[in-house]
Amino acid sequence: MSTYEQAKKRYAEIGVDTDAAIEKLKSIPVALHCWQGDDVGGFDSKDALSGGILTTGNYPGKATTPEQLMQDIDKAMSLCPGKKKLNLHASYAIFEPGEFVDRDKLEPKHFKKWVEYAKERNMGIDFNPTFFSHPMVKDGLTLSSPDEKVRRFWIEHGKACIRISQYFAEETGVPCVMNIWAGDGFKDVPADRMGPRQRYKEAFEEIISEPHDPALVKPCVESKVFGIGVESFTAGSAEFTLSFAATHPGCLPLMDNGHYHPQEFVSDKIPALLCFFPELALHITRGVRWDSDHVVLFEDETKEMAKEVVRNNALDRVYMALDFFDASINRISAWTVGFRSWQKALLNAMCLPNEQLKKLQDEGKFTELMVMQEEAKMLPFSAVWERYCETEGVPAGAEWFDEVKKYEAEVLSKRGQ
Ligand SMILES: [Mn+2]
Repeated sequence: MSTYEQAKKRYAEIGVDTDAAIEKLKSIPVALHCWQGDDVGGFDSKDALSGGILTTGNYPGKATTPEQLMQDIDKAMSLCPGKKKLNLHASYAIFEPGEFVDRDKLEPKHFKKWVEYAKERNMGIDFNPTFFSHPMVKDGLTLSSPDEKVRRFWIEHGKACIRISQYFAEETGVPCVMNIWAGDGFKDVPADRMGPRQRYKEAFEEIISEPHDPALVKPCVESKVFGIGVESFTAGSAEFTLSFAATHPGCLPLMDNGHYHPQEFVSDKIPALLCFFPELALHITRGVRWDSDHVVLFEDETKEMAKEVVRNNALDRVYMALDFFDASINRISAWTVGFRSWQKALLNAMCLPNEQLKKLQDEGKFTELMVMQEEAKMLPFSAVWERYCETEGVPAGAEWFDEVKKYEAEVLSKRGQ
C-alpha cells in the first residue's frame, strides 16, 4: 500500500474521506495579493509607502515593472496547489508610455493588461482602492479629512474603483471583492473622535452608492486597531466598520487578523460574524507583536481560522485573501510559503472528524474531546498534503524551493537594483 493509501485508510477509520477533501479544496478560490512582489510599491506613484503601513528589508530582485511582477506571480503560483484569484491594489494601474491619470480618474482601461493576464490563467480578480502613499493624504487623513477637497478626491477614487471592480467581474465572470481600507487616524490624542468617523461613514456611503451589480461587486470594509504614526486613533476601528457593514446590506465586513490587539483571535470572530452576515471576507496574515504582516505559516491560529471556515460549512460565504509583505526574504518564497500554508490549513481542517468532535462537545464529553483533538494532531496529514500537491501538479515538498533558487539565479539576480 502506498503512503497515501495507508493514510486514507487511517482517516477513513475516523470517518474522514481524504479523496473528497482533496477534490473539494481544488475548487475553493484563495486570492494572492500582488503587493508582496514589490513591497507595496505600485506603479502609479514614486511616493514612499505611507498610511501607517511599513515594509522592512531590502532583499534584492524585487519587481519594478508590470511585466516583472506578472512573471513573479506566475512563478509563485506555479509552486502552489489550489484555485487562485488575483488581488490587486489600484496603485498597480498600468499606463501606456507617457500616459498618467491620478487615482480619482482611474478607468477600467488602466487595468486591461491585468484582465488579460487573469483571463489567460482562468482567474478572477479582487480589488482594493489605494488610500495611502499619495500626496493627497493630508495630515494622515483621506476619506475622513475635514478638507472637502481631500475627501472629494478620495471619494472619487473609491467610486472609480467600484466601476473597475464591476469591469473585472464582467470580464472574468467571477465576482470581485472590493475592499475599502484607509489608515486614517491621529498620532496623538484627538479632540474630536466622532467627527472624522461621521465623515468616514458618509464617504463610505457615497462610494458604495456608485452603481454596481451586488452579485458581481462585493464592497468590504476593513478595520484596524492602529498604524505606524497613527497610534492614538483610527477612524475605521473594529466597531466602526462592523457597524457599517451590519447596517448597509451588500457591504461585507473584512477581518484582517493583524488588525486586532495581539490577544484577540479572528478564529473566534469568524463564527460570531457568520451568525449575522450572509458573507464576509478575510485578510490572512501573521502579525508578530503588531500588524507586522509576516508571511503566513502553518501554525496554530492559521489552522484555527481555517477550521472555523470549514467546519461551519462557510467556504462559499467567506472570501479568503492573503495580505502580507516581507521585503527581507525572497519574495517568490514569501508568496509560496504563505499560499501553501493557507492551503495546508484548509486541507487540515477538511481532514478533521469535525462532526464527531462537535458531538462530543454537545454531549458534554470534554475529556474525550480533549483526547481526540490532541490525537487528531498526529494523523498522517503530510501524506494527504503530498497527494493533493501531486494531483495539482506542483512540488509536494521542499523541492519547490529549488525552483525558486533557480529563478533567483536566472531572473531576479539580473534585475539591476
Ligand atoms: Mn489587510
